[in-house]
Amino acid sequence: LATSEFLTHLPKCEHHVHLEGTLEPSLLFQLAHRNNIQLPDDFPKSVEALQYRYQNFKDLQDFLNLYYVGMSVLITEQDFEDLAWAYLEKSSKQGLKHVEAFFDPQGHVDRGIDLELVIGGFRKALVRAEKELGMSTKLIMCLLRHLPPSEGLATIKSFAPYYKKGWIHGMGLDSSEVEFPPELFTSCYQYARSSLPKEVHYTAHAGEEAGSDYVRRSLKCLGISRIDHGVHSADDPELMKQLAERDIMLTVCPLSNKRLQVVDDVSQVPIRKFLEYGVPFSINSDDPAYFGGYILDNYLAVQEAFKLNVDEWIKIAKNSVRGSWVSEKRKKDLY
Ligand code: ES4
Ligand code: ZN
Repeated sequence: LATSEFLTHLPKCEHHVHLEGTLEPSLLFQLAHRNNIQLPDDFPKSVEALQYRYQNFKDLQDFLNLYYVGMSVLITEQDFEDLAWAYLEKSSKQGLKHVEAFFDPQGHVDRGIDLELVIGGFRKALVRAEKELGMSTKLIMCLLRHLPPSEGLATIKSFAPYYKKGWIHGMGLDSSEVEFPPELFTSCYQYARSSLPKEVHYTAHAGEEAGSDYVRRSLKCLGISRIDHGVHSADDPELMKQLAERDIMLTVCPLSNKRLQVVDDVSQVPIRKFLEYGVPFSINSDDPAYFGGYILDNYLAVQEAFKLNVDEWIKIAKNSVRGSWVSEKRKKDLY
């Protein structure tokens, strides 16, 4: 198909990928062996069994439970580097030119892993991708919203030196959504915005499993300039107008939404509505090893569902560059 050729070569930016979510079953078992990690008794025993399990998530929490077990095999700096490099190399072949990647420091520090080695490993892979793959890269630290905001605050404080060095470029908020509303983290974001370098950008997951009110409330109380997922925004026309007017980009993850049963089918992701209202959005993989597709697979799934024309794709690609947290000079190269 000519369109898949076109989408492969279209320069793509990814703004919503959790590096821990790029852990392929084969690497998971390899690292478990290398690090002598005992997986839980009820954990699938083979690559095939694990892949099968990934096709049957009930909801976000069902996925997160496995995602946190997966993390437990990551121990050394080399593990974090290997993980990120495998993702970057694969995505580069799919036409990825710029990535802003999330990670969950609390998921590692809380099981005794040194923060220095988590950041160090990820950074080595990202710097290598800039040199060898011609990519631009950014790193975004996320707070886990199922943990107490007081611990989020301590995490922000522990990150101050890394933000100052320019190694970390943004802050986000992820994990279980519905039971942990945005207001819980107002003071964390307030503290971060008042104490970290002014170049730091802010985003949060909202409107994935929760409704459009979590998107509205996140914008109101967190001081963020982007929304991760945000698909439920489409239920509120006033919010849609606000997103368009304020130029708030949604980082949409079609295959994730399908696997976590946020939608029954990719065709229910409100892509057409976003285009109609002029709400900027990008297309992303979220947790590609768990959700059955990397960046290009997500673009192709959207194309299969919506049959967009070339002009619409160029508009999407341009918005995705425009919404990136990079210099104007780099944007020009990416357009
Ligand atoms: C996540 Cl899909 C999703 N939603 C919320 N938190 C997450 N962490 C990793 N993937
Ligand atoms: Zn996510």
